[in-house]
Amino acid sequence: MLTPRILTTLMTLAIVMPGAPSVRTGVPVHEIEIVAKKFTFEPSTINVVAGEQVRLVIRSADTKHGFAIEKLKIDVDVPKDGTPVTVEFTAPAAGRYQVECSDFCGLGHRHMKAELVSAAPSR
Ligand SMILES: [Cu+2]
Repeated sequence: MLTPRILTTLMTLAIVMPGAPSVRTGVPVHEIEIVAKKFTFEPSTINVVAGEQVRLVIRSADTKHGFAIEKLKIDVDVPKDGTPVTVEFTAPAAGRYQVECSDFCGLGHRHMKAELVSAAPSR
């Protein structure tokens, strides 16, 4: 039995093709769609539960953006043409993790931020 703590320790990060099965087969995945556009991410708060397997499907509605969560070593390009980019990982320990655009997209770029909020699992 893997406790959330162990799952967090074993945190995996993978970039996979959209629609691909979980890296760890059989584990339910919490999939969340995110739209990047000048100069926001929608939703701007991404709610997950520590230890769960998360798949973010991110696409741009206008120009090229980046999607980065520095604390989780996630940084992907989000292409201009709207092609979705998928990031899969195990939700980290409870806390708040800043998300930011990592690819210069215009004058509002440095304000283009969101937040991943990881909640402690209820028992
Ligand atoms: Cu940007």
